[in-house]
Amino acid sequence: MALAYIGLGSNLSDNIDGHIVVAPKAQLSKALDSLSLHSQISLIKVSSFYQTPPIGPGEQADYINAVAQLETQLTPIQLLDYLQSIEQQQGRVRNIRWGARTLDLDILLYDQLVQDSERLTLPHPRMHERGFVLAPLTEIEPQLCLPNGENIVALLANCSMQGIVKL
Ligand code: A4P
Ligand code: MG
Repeated sequence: MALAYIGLGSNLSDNIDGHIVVAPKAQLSKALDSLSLHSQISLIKVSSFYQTPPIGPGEQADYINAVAQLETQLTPIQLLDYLQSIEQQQGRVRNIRWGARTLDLDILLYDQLVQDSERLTLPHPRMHERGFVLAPLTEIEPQLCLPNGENIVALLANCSMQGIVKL
């Protein structure tokens, strides 16, 4: 049984081009439901939801972010396959026109595994510098360290928390 951490993100935009779409908080809740429904996944802890300013190019709406801790018998690739199937299921509703991804499910950590393959990099290569990942992660598991020994509370102290609001 492995212990894994999943980062969840969804853009804060309730309506695209007049179409009724599922709001970001509901997207995250629905994804969490799907995670807990899998027979080889046990959801252990879920952080609060956070409203976070977008990081990245272009104009984007704010995100809702959260982190989940789970136990699983799935291999890392099987877990990624399942996360991507959830993204596809839920993304289809909101990708009507622009193809912008509205649900992002990342494997942050899978035990203390270090891996860099075509489909999967572990730990997630940008998690150590992102307040929207480290804040919810610290909330549920402040003792947690990355495989290189860095503690997430120390990493969080070096991150910008500007505009990040715990809901
Ligand atoms: N992949 C490799 N490693 C992993 C991993 N550990 N977990 C591959 C999940 N996927 C992993 O990802 C592209 C490919 O990465 C996948 O096919 C998988 O094989 P994607 O989810 O399809 O695309 P993406 O998310 O747009 O790209 P990427 O590089 O994962 O982006 P990020 O780094 O996740 O950033 N701002 C705020 N405030 N909140 C956010 O949640 N998220 C992003 C996305 C940007 N800005 C944000 C947020
Ligand atoms: Mg991603």
